[in-house]
Amino acid sequence: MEQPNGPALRAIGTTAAEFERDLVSNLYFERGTTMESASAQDVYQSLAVTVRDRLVDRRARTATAHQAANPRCVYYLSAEYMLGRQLRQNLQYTGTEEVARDVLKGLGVSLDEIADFDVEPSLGNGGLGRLAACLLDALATADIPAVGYGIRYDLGLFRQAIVDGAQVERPDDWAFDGSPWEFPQQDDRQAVGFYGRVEVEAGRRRWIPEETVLGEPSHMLVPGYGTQTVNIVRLWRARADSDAFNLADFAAGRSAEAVQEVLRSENISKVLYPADSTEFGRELRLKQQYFLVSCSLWDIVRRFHLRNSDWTVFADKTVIQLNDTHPALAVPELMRLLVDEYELDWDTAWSITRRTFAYTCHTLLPEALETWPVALFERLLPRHLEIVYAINQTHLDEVESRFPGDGDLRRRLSLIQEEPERRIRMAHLAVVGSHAVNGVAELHSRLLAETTLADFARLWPERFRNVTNGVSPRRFLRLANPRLAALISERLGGEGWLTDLDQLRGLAALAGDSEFQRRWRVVKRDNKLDLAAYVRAATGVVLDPDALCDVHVKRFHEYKRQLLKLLHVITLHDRLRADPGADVPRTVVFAGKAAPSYHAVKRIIQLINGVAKVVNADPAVAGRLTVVFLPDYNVTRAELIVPAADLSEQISLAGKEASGTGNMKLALNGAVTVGTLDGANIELRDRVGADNFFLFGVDAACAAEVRRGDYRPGEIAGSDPELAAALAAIADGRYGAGFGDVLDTLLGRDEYLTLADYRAYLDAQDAAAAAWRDPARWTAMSIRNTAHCGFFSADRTVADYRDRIWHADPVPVPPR
Ligand code: GPQ
Repeated sequence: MEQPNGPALRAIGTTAAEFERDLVSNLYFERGTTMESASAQDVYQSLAVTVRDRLVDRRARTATAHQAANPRCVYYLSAEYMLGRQLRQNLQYTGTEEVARDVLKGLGVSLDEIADFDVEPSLGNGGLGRLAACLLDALATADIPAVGYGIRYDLGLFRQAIVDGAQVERPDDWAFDGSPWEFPQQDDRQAVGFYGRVEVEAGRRRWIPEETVLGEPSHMLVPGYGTQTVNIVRLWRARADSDAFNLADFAAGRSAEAVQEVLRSENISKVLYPADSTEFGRELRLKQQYFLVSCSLWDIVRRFHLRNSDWTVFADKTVIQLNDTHPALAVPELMRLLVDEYELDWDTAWSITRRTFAYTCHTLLPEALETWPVALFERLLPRHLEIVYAINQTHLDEVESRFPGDGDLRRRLSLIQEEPERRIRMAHLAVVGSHAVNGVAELHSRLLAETTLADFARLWPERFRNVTNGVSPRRFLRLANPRLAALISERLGGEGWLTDLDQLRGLAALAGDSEFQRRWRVVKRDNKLDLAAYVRAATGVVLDPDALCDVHVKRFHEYKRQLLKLLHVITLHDRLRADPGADVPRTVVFAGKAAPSYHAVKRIIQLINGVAKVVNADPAVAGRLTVVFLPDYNVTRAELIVPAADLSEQISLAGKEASGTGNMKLALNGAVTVGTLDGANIELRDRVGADNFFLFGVDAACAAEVRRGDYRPGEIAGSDPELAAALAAIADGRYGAGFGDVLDTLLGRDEYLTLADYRAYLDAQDAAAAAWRDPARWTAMSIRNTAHCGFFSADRTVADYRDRIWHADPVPVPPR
């Protein structure tokens, strides 16, 4: 983008008069209407464009600064982004929120009502996608030149409705009313090949694809906070050639046949796969992955050539971070471009490739490690298969020379799994093709090197490192919790903490200050009133703002143990019927989506709703215990729930949750965690202090031990009367008939040691209730959680990546 100059461009101002002029003018020229006849949607769209214009100007200057500096750029490749709503973020990042509010008010419109038209693009499943968005936010804030590449799915993650207690998935046509934050760039389309054959031409191998699809980019702006930098996220949408529509078929009345080719192409970016941490073997998914990789690498090479001509500096100017294995095809694709298209020799190309890529692994679960059948791979990407084989050959030769005669090791390290069918191991490909491999929390990185990727860690220990996840304090404190942010700024004397989160430590001295505590509680209560209003409208359930707000919100997975929380609820219900003082008044909030094909956890959602119905209708516990399942958890819902939470449930079986980031968001907002020694919980507890964290349960080593020994869940159930009663309550049908399957998984294998941890979990909950009974004690704990969360800023995460992996320097963008 060119630096705008010359008198033709009107100045973008921040005064109320300028803002109003632009808003009215956008309404007129973009929507073809006036304030008198505008609909709320018209006003929303014009407001969005007015705010966006203020970022475009910064974006233009950013691009100019990057072009001049020719820096090392960070390219983040991710199949998922959960950006969250954009309007309020962009109002804040441009400093125009108050102006916009006043201008709209003057025009007789409320900003809060208009802001509700903003639709979040849910182009991801959960933590991995949201992490990508937080990192982009922190990259821009740190002035690091970066582009996020992804797929512009027509349908984002399904919208979850609850019908008769069960999850029902509805399509998320997020851009249905138009998406004002996007800049489609039809003229930058890029052809992507599939299938076909490999030909030898003058001694060089070349792929001749059989099918071609167009990748059409559109970008969204990613502003930094407190800086001029505006980076972009570039999302690719699949388009068919304009002559793909078969006019003859259509004219003959065969309308379905007429659009067949168009659909086949455009289906590639039609829908986000709603699988989270589970292997998902579908041809279309592999196509999506290659589509993302091919378009993005083409664009990265194009950007490189805008400023450079010599391939030997490619890796000095480019670092490509692979967000899990979904974009791991980028390794053979870059090799194909360098060797086949740009005719570099293999060794040079391989050295460039390895220096360019870095890989982040987000799981330990073996079932989440992607593999693709060789047969499918060969059909879809024949030249890439040859390249993978060639990479594997060099790799296994190295293994052989380092560990001669160790056939087992070679088999384990091979990019190809042989049994039960030949498959390509994408994590192996990513490790072999990268110079750095990181896990996302200390425990996770250690376990990766000791278990899942142990052989690689032995081969190349220097490649392995840890970068603990972080979250954006702008989104998850300033935007989500303006009341708390204002109180913090007032006490810390400014907003410096927003980009230097360690400053929150200054709050620790106030933890015992009764006046500060009082104000802290007022904020929490007001946030709970907001949540209560929403919950009432969405579900009809009435929440008490003075009850302990106990939240288990995240994707549904057996390892995250929503069921353990539910057993606690059932036991509490029992106890409270016998003794109304058995627990503190408590609201339990569940929220989260289950993969549509993950039957076992969809049953747990049903059971939660069954229990909620019984508990909420029982006059014996009215005012003591309320249970709500809030449908359609997404970034927007999180921004509502997180600020209202008192108790944060982070109760995954130790060794299963790579990091977790909800744990960070909740603690940052003053929720106290009840959690296991899993993922980043460990680092969180280290920082907030053991006294401000309710720990329970087996640790990762012990969990592995229990699993290896002869664990008998039935015996645990038999020897714990409260647990037995909870299971019996499920069995007797009071929460709905036929939950035998749920009981069978618990009493059979109990893979996630729910019963083994039940008693310890209840004890931890009793300790939490005791702390809650003493408001001064609880509030001090809450304040200390916020005060010691500075480490979990995405700014720190990005600084770690920058110093230890990317080695990319900031490029400041001069103000206008
Ligand atoms: N995560 Cl492998 C996802 O959200 N999706 C995935 O497919 C995989 C991981 C999560 C992981 O479960 C959390 O523990 C992490 O905090 C998160 O990625 C970000 O690293």
